[in-house]
Formats: sequence, structure tokens, C-alpha cells
Amino acid sequence: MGLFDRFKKGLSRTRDKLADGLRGVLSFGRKIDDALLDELADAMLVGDMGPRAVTALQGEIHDAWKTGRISEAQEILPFLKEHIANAWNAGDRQLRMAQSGPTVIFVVGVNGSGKTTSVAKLASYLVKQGKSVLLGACDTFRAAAIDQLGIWAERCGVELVKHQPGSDPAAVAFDACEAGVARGVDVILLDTAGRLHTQEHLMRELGKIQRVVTKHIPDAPHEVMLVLDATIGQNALQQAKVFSDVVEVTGLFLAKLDGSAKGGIVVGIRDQFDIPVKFVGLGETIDDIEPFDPGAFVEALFADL
Ligand SMILES: Nc1nc2c(ncn2[C@@H]2O[C@H](COP(=O)(O)OP(=O)(O)OP(=O)(O)O)[C@@H](O)[C@H]2O)c(=O)[nH]1
Ligand SMILES: [Mg+2]
Repeated sequence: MGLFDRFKKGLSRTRDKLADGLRGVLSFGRKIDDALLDELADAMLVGDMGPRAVTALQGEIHDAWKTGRISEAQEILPFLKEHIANAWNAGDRQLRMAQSGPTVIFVVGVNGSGKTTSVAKLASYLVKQGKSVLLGACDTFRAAAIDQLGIWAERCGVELVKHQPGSDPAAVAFDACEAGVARGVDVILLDTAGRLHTQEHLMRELGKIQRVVTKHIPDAPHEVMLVLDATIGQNALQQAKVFSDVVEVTGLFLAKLDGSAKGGIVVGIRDQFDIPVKFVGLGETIDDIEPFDPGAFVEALFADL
């Protein structure tokens, strides 16, 4: 299955919801007018694209219509696809890698967003690219969390650095960095415990882990990857903001896109944050990871319309 087909499959629920609203609006032969543009905005809002992004897109289409660039409903879709896809730079979707020594990827997010699974997917993805990977079990809250990561490490054939449950996550991060440097691995992936913005001490702990990492490897962490659960829709925007306040989030991993009818939030995220979506999760196995591709995403989002 090609990238487009995998996106298409993963986005099927989102697309069904969007298509319901869009089909009538975009029907062949309809002339563009204000009423049509309002209907279009409603359909995009129902599709979770977020009020700000929808208003901006509606404005662009309105301008294109007023200046005579488009006049028929069927011209809207290509216009929309182009404008959404072009909002992403080509360069910023790559993982930032270290110039020398190990690349450290620090993975954060709220409880149950998909962090540990996404760490495993990233490990597997990197191993397939010929990289050596080491995992750090910085979620020391529950013994089960350490075991869960251990199982993934075994399955991916990568090394794991862990401490006892209840130990200091920053100490695990330190040891993982030390081991990574000593063993000359290419990438260190740090899994962390889920936390909510109301848990101030836990949010502060993230800052501490980040500082410990930087102390050991000066230009690290090279990526702070925020894992967002795509099924939560607009709340994802709030989470991106809160986590960005305590750590420098450099990339988003949008997990559970397959189970989501709210994949349209990707559009709203791009509009509100200068943080690129780097990967999406399209299922529960380690192979269900795709680098985010705006072109394939947009084509899949609006396929069959
Ligand atoms: N369908 C689907 N399920 C996913 C995806 N990513 C993760 N999951 C599921 O989401 C659930 C939570 O995943 P975890 O990786 O344990 O989430 P977490 O953020 O590490 O959770 P905590 O450590 O408890 O905060 C599990 O049942 C995963 O299988 C995905 O891309 N698609
Ligand atoms: Mg976890």
C-alpha cells in the first residue's frame, strides 16, 4: 500500500464526516456566492479544522472569487487543497539530527496520548533506516510502564536503559545519555510519564529532564516531540500550547489518526502553531507510523469528493 492509500485508510472516518458536509457545497455547476461560502465554512468547522483556520481559508476563497480567479463550486476543492498543503514547509518535517554524537528525542504528552507506542514506532522506523537506537524509560511512575517499553525494546531489537519504578526520571535520562554516548548509538529516545497541565510539579519535571539532557549533550534534546491524540480534536491545540510553555516542543506526533474522525485538526494546528507535524500514528503496531506528508494528507482528506 502506498503512502496515499495508508493515509486514505487512516483518515476514512475524518473524510466521511467532512464529505457529508462538503458534497452539497461543492456540487458540480453551482455558482460561488456568499451562502455557498458560509456552507463551506460550516462543513470545514464540522471537520474540526478550527475556527481560525476556517476563517482564513474562507477569506482566501472569498478573495479568489471576488477577483475572478474562481467562480464555480468545483474550482474550490483544488484551491483548498493547494492552500492547505502549502502551509507546510518541506524542510521542517525531517527529524532534527545531531551533527555528531547521539541525537536525543524527548517524547512528552498527556496521559494515554500514545507516547510509549509512538516511541516504539519511532525506534522501529529508525532501525529500518539503519540507525542504532537506545530507549530511556523515563516514565518511572508505574512498573508496568517500564515493562511496556521493555517489551517494545525487545521487539524492535534496541537497547533499553531503565531504573527501578519510582526513581527520578531525570536520572534515567542522564544514564540513557551516558550509555548512548558510551555505546555510540545514533538515536536516544526518551519515553516520559503522561502529565496534565494542572500537575505543576510534573510539568516542572519535564523542564528538569530537558536540562539534565542538555547538560550531558549540549545541543540535546534535538527534538522534543509532543504526542497528541488525534481523537480529542480541538483540545489538542490547548495541549500544544501548555506543553510549549514548559519545554521547547519542536515537533508533533499525531497518534491515533486511524481511530479519529477529527483528523481535520491537523489544519488548525498548522494555523495556530509554528510546530510541524512530523509523524502520524495510524494503528497500534510498530509499523503503523508514517512521516507526515502534507500532499498525501490533503489528497487523502478530500479523496472521492
Ligand atoms: N488506533 C491507534 N491506537 C494507538 C495509536 N497509538 C497508540 N495507540 C493506543 O493508545 C493506547 C495508549 O498508548 P500508550 O502508548 O500506552 O500511551 P501513553 O501516552 O504512553 O500512555 P501513558 O504512559 O499511560 O501516559 C494504547 O492502547 C495504544 O495501543 C495509534 O496510532 N492508533
Ligand atoms: Mg506510556
